[in-house]
Amino acid sequence: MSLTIDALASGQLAAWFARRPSFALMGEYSAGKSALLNALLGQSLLPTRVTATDLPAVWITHGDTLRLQGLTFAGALLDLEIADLTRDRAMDFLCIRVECNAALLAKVDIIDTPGISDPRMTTVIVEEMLKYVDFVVWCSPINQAWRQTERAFWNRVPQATRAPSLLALTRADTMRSQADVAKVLRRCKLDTADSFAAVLPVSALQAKTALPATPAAEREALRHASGLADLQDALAASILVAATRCAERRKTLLLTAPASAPPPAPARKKAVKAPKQSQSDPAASVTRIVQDFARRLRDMDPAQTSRKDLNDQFHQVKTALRSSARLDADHLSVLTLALKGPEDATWDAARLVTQVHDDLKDFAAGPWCTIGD
Ligand SMILES: Nc1nc2c(ncn2[C@@H]2O[C@H](COP(=O)(O)OP(=O)(O)O)[C@@H](O)[C@H]2O)c(=O)[nH]1
Ligand SMILES: [Mg+2]
Repeated sequence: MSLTIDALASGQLAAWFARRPSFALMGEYSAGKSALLNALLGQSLLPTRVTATDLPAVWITHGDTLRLQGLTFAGALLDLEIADLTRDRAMDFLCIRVECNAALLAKVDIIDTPGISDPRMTTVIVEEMLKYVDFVVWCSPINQAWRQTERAFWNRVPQATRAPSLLALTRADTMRSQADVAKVLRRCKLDTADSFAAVLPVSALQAKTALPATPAAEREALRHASGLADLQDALAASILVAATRCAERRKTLLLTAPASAPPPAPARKKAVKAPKQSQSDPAASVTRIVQDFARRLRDMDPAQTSRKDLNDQFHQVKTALRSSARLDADHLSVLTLALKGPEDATWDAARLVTQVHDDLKDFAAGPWCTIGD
């Protein structure tokens, strides 16, 4: 495979990153990254294996139905089937994009990566993906935790990425006793010297034994005993940091967008009115609010739209969303931030209309919205 990454391919990765918060699972080959990913998603999405890694980066994002695409090093995006993941063909790609449905994906995109010192020299891919993540869940097997190669790699990661990152000490079930787990945990906390937001032991194997058929109480007990519950709590805090950063970078992109940015769908001039129902009915569905807002944005003529007009629109949709009982509080705060509206005089109305329309589509697609009532 060619390891030269074309600007077109990097541009595609940057575009995905611009729209969603994201984190990557990173670490040595066979550290348990894919197994942990499956535990976090609550489904066996990616193959876990004992032999050499043969998947490139896998970028997982929310979608109602399973869809796979491969991004080549030259920047082409090709449709794939799930069987392609277990064929040699997968390594022809820089990144495989997977759309699937899992609760965690409503909040964040997840990138699974090949090992940092992999026999196939996939380090190039790992280094590239590092540019498109808000933080990392570094996986290190607890029985050989935090080796020199891992430290060397981690020292090169930018501080902003490291701060909300987590160190997962994987395969915790292989330790003889809880005292041994505690010993490694103490040593790793000292060795990593505050360069992670948290260091947590976890067993993806133990978490996996909580099958859907397992009684709820037993499943919950396993989630705690495996360390998955604590990891999920720490993740929630890091995801909020990521979501806030994502909202900020969308704004930066808008404000620095070139004047030649592609225009939105054909605009028609029309008087802009707030939907009566979404303002007066506190139980109005998020879907309807979002659809109304997107329609109004589409109907606005960017050339004729003043900043005040747009701010009025933001204000209306925020009021409508706040009064909806169906939106998760985390998402509401992130969405509110994203919809703060431009304060700078150099904003590009055409791009803003397209961007907000896309953002709302993303939010509407999340499981926190009750689509279609
Ligand atoms: N005992 C145990 N084995 C695990 C655990 N997680 C992963 N493994 C095994 O470690 C091997 C590598 O796991 P994988 O997730 O593919 O590693 P990756 O290369 O980092 O993605 C596989 O054989 C897994 O079954 C765990 O929590 N406990
Ligand atoms: Mg893997």
